[in-house]
Amino acid sequence: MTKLSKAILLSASIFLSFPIQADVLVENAWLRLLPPVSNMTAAYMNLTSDREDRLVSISSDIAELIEIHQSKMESGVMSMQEVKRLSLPKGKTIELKPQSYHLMVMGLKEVLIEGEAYPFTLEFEHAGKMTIDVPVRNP
Ligand SMILES: [Cu+2]
Repeated sequence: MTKLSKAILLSASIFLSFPIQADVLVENAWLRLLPPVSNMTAAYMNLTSDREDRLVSISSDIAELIEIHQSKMESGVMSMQEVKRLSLPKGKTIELKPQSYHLMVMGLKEVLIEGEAYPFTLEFEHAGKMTIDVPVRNP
């Protein structure tokens, strides 16, 4: 990435208050509000890396386990499977969104409050670890 484009990304991220660190831009992160009886939910975000990278793990104090999942429609039935490492091609925005890639947040340890944000630590193969605040939204 050139110095100029990095500066543009940085200023855009400050203006929009998106967290940025290392070489991966995280945008539009949100956590789905579900009824308190559910002990799992999903988190979504857009990831753009300025070099070839992979998301390898995610953790948060609010959950026992967070996995990368991919939802797929097969013969009219929606199913999901774990993706061990999510590839981030250079410069391409990978969208984690409903009915597609998502972070499966399992074993919730607290009741999520709409509008509150909870820290998630994302670990990338090259960019290393970054912690972002993920706000709860009621879709
Ligand atoms: Cu899932």
